[in-house]
Amino acid sequence: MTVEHVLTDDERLADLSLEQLKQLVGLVEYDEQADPFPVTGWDAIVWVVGNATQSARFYQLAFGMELVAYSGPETGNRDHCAYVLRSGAVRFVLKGAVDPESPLVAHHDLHGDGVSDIALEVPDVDACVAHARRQGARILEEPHDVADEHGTVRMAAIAAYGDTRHTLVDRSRYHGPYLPGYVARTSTLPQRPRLFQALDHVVGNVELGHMDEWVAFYNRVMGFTNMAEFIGDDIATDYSALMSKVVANGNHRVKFPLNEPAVGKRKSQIDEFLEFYRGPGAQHLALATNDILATVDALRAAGVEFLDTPDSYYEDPELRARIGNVRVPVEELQKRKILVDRDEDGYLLQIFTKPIGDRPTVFFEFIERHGSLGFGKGNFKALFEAIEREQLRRGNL
Ligand code: TYF
Ligand code: FE
Repeated sequence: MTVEHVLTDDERLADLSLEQLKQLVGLVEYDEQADPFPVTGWDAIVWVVGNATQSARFYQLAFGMELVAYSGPETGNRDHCAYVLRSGAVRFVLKGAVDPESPLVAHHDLHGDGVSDIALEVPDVDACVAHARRQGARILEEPHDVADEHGTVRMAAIAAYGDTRHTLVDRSRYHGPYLPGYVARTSTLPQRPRLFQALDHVVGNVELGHMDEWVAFYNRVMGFTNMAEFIGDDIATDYSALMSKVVANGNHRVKFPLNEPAVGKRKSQIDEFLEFYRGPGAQHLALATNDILATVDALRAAGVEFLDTPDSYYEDPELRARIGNVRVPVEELQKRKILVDRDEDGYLLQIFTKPIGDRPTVFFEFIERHGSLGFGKGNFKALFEAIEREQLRRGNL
C-alpha cells in the first residue's frame, strides 16, 4: 500500500504545494506502514553560535529569513538566547550562551559555530526510539512531553556522528510558535523576499574509515535507504579527496550525504573540516530555491561570498553538449558562477558559499532542481578544485 502524500504543517504554512515540493526536493511516495522508523521531514536545524543575536540578523538581512520566535533572559531563560527563523518550510534555531556556565559554551569552544542538532519530525516518537534502541543506538533523551498553554510536544533525542544529535519531534498536538519556553517574536527589520523554500539535504563529514558505519547506522537505526549517488575510490584518488554515499528517508524529504576523507596526495577538504571542527559534524546544508538566479543576486548584494567557477567550466564543449538547454542561457549562469548538471531524470543548478563563519567548516549550497534527483556528480571535479583553491589560500593544503 502506498500512503498518500501529505504536506507537513510547515510546508502548508509556507504556502507550498505537493507539486512544488516534488520539484524542489524530489519528494517521492512510499509505504510508511512498512517503515520501522517513519520520518515525516525536517523539524529544525539547531545551531550553536558565538553570538545568536548577531547571527539572527545575518540570516534575516542576508538570507531573507523571517524571525518567528525567541527564548532568552526576557522570557525566563537565563542560560542562552535562541532565535527561531523561517524561510518557506525551513526552520533554523540559533542558540548562543548567556550564562558562562551554559553547556553551549563548551560546544562552541570546541566546534565554533556549527549545527548541533538536525531535528526531525516523526509521527511516533516512542516507536522510533524503541526501534533505535533495539538497533543499538545511543539514546540521549528518552521520549517525554513538554507542554505549555499552546499544547504538548512529544520529543526524544538520539546520537548521530560526533556531537551531532537528532531530536525527534511530534508537534501534532502543539500550536505555539516553536516549543514551550519560546515566545512569538517578529522582526523589526523590513520584510525581505524569500530566497529559499525548503531544505534539500544536510551533509555529514565523518572520520576516515567510518563512512560505511554511518551509512549502516542510518540504514539500521533509522530505516533510511541508500540513494544511487556515491563517490568511490576511483574518483576519490583522482581529484575529489573524499568518498561519499547518500542515505534518504522513505519520502526523500530528508537526504544525508555522508563524506569521509580519501587518502590522497594532498590534505582532503574533509580532513580540514575534521581538524577545525574538532571531529565529525554537519558540513553543508543545501537550500532549495525555485529561482537560483534571483537568490544568488540577492545573496551577493548582501555580501555573501561564493566559490569561484572558472570561465573554462562554461566554455567546455563537453559540458555544453552534456547539459543541452536549461531554462536560461549558459551566460546567465556563468555571470553568477552557478554550476549545472544533468542526469537521466533532468537537470539541476547549484552554487556553494564559502564557509560562513570564522573556521573553515560549515557552508551552504543553493540548489534549483529540474527533475534531477542527484547531487551534481558532474560538477564534483570543478567544485572540489574550487574548494582546494580556498584551502590553499587558508594554508591548509
Ligand atoms: O551534497 C553533495 O554531495 C554535493 C557535492 O564537500 C558535495 O553537494 C560533496 C562534498 C562536498 C561538497 C559538495
Ligand atoms: Fe550538496
